[in-house]
Amino acid sequence: MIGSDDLYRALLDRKIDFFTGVPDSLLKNFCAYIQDTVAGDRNIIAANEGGAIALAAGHYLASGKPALVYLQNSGIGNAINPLVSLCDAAVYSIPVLLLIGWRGEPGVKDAPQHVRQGEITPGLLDTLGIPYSIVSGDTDIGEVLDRAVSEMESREMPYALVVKKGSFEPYTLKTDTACEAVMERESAIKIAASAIGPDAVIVSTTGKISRELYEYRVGEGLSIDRDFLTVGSMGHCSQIAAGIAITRSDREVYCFDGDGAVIMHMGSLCINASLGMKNFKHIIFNNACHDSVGGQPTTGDVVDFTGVALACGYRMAERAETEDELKQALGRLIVAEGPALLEVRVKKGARGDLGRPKATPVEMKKKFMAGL
Ligand SMILES: Cc1ncc(C[n+]2csc(CCOP(=O)(O)OP(=O)(O)O)c2C)c(N)n1
Repeated sequence: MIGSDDLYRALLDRKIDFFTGVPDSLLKNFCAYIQDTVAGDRNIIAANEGGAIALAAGHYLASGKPALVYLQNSGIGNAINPLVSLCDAAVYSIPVLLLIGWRGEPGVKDAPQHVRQGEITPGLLDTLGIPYSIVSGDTDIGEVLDRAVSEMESREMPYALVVKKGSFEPYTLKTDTACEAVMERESAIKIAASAIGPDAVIVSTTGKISRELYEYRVGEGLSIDRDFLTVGSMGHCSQIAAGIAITRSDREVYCFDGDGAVIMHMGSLCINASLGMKNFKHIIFNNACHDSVGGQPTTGDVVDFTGVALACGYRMAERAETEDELKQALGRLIVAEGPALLEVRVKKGARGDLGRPKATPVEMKKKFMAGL
């Protein structure tokens, strides 16, 4: 396996000393290592993968040196626009070194939302004209980086390292990234889901929030048909919820969001507000980190989500920090006219034995639509 320190040192030897990206579970050991090792202005966790490419481009313009951008292959879609219309040789010709976690690699068991993305990852890079090397635990990282650097120098174009599962040695994040919070996220999700009336639907975000909501329903012997779990498509669950709420004004629609996901596409808050949906209720479980992929920090500890929501035009926005505050705030949220937002401050971390939905996404979609 590759040691994160070995990769880091090999990058520094090749003058790559600026890091940005969105964390990924397959890259979590390396992401944690640079989080602990690199100063905050040289390792920037971006709002989304497109933003990371643009930060890397800015760094190149200012220094003449390519940056490393880390991302899960799910994020290639977010990155495509700046890769094609900014970095491509037909435009500004800007080299960037991409470190891509290969979820859903063919032949490796993974969740349904990763399977197709895994299949098409090499083909997408081919289409983008981005040369790449596949990296596994026994790759000679120095040799691969030499190839990457020489390609980036000769072509002035991005180069990608596509990283297989289990390539990095374990490394545990030492930097304390969690916000000061007293509630467990799973308890907060139970309190919120049980307070919401049986006719309302819930659209939940990517990662552990959806898995905890699912576990709560299954644990209580309740139907999961009223929940739409946004297993992929990170950052878009509030727009799915808005699409439902604007089309079905007779149903209350709740969005269970994460701070990382909201920040990824924060512009959606403007649209939610502008649609003026009275039946739209937005709950953000803010643990100030990307808990689902390793706990790397977001800016959730400093962002005033309630202030942002009100400034965008939400009719109500509140914050809850304790279970009592949450229960009281839910009482007000439920009767409020939307668009309304509740930010719930929660701790980092989840149960190790958290389950995953047993049904396929298509089965869940059909049941959800039939229930609606
Ligand atoms: C476009 C995209 N980029 C990255 C990922 C990987 N990913 C899955 S969940 C997650 C973190 C979500 O963080 P947050 O919304 O704060 O929820 P938390 O996990 O903390 O509950 C990330 C980065 C993804 N699925 N899609």
